[in-house]
Amino acid sequence: MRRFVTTLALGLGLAGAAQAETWDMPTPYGDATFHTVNIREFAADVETATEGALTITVHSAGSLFPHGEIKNAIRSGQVPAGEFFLSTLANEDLAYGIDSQPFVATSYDDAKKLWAAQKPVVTKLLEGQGLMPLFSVAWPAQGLYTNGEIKTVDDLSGLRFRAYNPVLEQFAALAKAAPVQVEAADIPQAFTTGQVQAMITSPSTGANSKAWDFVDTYTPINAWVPKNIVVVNKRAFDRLDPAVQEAVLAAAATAETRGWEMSAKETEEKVAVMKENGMTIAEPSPELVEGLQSIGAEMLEAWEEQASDDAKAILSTYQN
Ligand code: PCA
Repeated sequence: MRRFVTTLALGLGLAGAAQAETWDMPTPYGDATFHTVNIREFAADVETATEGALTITVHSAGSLFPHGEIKNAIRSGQVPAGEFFLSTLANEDLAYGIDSQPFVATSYDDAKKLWAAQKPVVTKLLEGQGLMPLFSVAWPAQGLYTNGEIKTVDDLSGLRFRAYNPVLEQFAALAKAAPVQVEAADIPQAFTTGQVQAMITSPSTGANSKAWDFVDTYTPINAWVPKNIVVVNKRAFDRLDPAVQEAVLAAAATAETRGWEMSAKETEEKVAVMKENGMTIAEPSPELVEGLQSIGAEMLEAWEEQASDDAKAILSTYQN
């Protein structure tokens, strides 16, 4: 009956849809995050294009589900769509985490090329769980936040280090730091309570969490360019009228392009904000870069030993 009513309404023009749908869409990140601004625009684009037949309500800052539960909430159909940090799934399959491997892709151009190689593999993995990716957007390159300048990897030794995925946890451990998982929204509290003393993240997350309140130095090591992904439950998507499906896919393509453009603007803007607030922007020393690169090389070797053939194919496609 519901399908009939929707179809009929579409025949009369989307605006008349008696059974307009509303989708809840959780994201772990706060309202000031450019990703959140972008997905709200995505939602608005869908609503406009479908003349209200599909309304997507964005729930920011982990308010609907904690970050670690978002993927399974979409999978089980508790929510039809959501956003999360792709490499948080690296323990499920190493293919998800390749964008967070140090010094594999360190620029937007590299990151785009890596996503092109990664997308078919990620799509297939998600498909096996009844999920479908809609779009993926990179964060700015990741830099180091500390109190005082870090001149060599040895200076990281013993620091309680904020981590956001299994890859960074491994990285911190190899630097002899002590990794502690902390969500982006909880960064200020984790620093002020002494739970962590240092972190690696983008200028976006650094500035949004007012890093100057708890650290004085930002070192742009630019070691990787990780991504968020917006995923939909395939059954929920298939239930939509074809015209609405098309509108969602078109808005997703637009959001991916717009998101990468927003991301590229963030680096300069947010580094300037940190500077204005008194932080020292320290160029990484050659010794530090060398030390970090050797950790990266060790990690990539381990990755290649453990990755599936499909995951390894991402790397060879990307490198060729
Ligand atoms: N910000 C998010 C993920 C990567 C980034 O730049 C975070 O720190 O959790």
